[in-house]
Amino acid sequence: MGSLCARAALRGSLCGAGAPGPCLLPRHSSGGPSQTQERTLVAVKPDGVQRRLVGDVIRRFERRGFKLVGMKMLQAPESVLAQHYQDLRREPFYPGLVSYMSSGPVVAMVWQGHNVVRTSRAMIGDTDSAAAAPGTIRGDFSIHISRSGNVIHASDSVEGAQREIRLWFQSGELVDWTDGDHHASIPPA
Ligand code: IDP
Ligand code: MG
Repeated sequence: MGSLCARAALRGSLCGAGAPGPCLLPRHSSGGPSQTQERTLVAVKPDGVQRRLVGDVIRRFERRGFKLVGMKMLQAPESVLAQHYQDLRREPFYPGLVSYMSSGPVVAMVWQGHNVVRTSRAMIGDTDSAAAAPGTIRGDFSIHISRSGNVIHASDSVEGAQREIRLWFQSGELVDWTDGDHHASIPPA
């Protein structure tokens, strides 16, 4: 049932052609309140990649009904990390954070869907692994905020997501695609 609703919510919801960058999309439903389609940046951090958790992360977002519109593996340049974590640069843990994020490749993704920013934050769980609820990604896979890593990043606001997507992806690396006949193959949640 939930997946049916998610599929219905995604149908016909696209960024404008030629404008594949970050966007907040108005969507007009038939008779109901207008909804919005958001995009957010999700990144599996080096510990998550090394622990083979990329597939599990993708599976969780797909089963929730979100649409993958961009994905790449990369060794994050320090310049990107410096901008990504600019608000944390005065924190005592900042050097360790940059070193952790540089310790191996990350898998950066852009996911699209209704309220994807807020929902993805709920799905990844609390920043502090010890406080992350079981069932969340951090709550299932991480035990320490910094020592072994907290597995995943997700943007924490719509504005932050737009900034982060611009930072990590060229506009041409994002793909607008439409659900076709194979849409029903989304597995039930
Ligand atoms: P978030 O990742 O849940 O959005 P932020 O506060 O934005 O949390 O922090 C970014 C990242 O910085 C965290 O995911 C974690 O890797 C690291 N971090 C945050 N606070 C601490 C800390 O107190 N000690 C060590 N690392 C931290
Ligand atoms: Mg954050």
